[in-house]
Amino acid sequence: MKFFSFWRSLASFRVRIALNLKNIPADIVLVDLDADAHRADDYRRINPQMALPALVEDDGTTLFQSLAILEYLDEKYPSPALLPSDPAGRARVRALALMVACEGHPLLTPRVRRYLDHELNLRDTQQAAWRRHWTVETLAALEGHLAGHKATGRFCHGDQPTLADICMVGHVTAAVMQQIDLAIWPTVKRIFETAMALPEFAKAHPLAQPDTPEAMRKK
Ligand SMILES: N[C@@H](CCC(=O)N[C@@H](CS)C(=O)NCC(=O)O)C(=O)O
Repeated sequence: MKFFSFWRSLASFRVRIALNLKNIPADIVLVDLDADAHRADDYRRINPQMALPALVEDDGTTLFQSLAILEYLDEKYPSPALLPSDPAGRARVRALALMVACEGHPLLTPRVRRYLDHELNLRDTQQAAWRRHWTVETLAALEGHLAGHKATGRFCHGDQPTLADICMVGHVTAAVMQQIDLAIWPTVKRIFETAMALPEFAKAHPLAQPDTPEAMRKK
């Protein structure tokens, strides 16, 4: 399979983690968002939404939207499971994942940033305030759901990583890159650190990718 990815893409980060956890080999095709390669015809034919990631199976089956890809991989390669076995647990994990993937992350994407910059003419400080606001809102909401909940364990739901952790670590990584202090969200911070200590998560980190700019690469 071919996996279309970009180092800084948080949605690609999610799929990289799942591929690592499930030990699924994939040929990585790097699509440079900074060079607008996702808007070029080659990639637009694969995903007309012009967003990363995408996954193309050897038979041409094309998958897009990271959560749909994660669920596809989980059904096709069931071990280790990324969703709990009970309906209520699955609903909680999906809800936590959606808080990031559908609420927080879309407001931070390049297309939104481009609009703030080019159409609304917001200054850099205003754009940074926008990013910080929506990043913090999501962190606070995650902490509210995770802290003290009986289903929260070493990870967001129990003691194994799920879709919720996969989505959460990307959001927290965005916060860290904005130098937001995580201390006021201790549960989020603890789970983030637990997850990122796993090699499958660490290897998927934006700063550890083949296309990560050399000056930013994690040593
Ligand atoms: N909900 C989508 C988000 C996809 C998305 O926005 N990806 C970003 C990178 S993380 C992207 O390619 N953005 C291109 C743009 O905003 O122009 C998913 O989870 O796959």
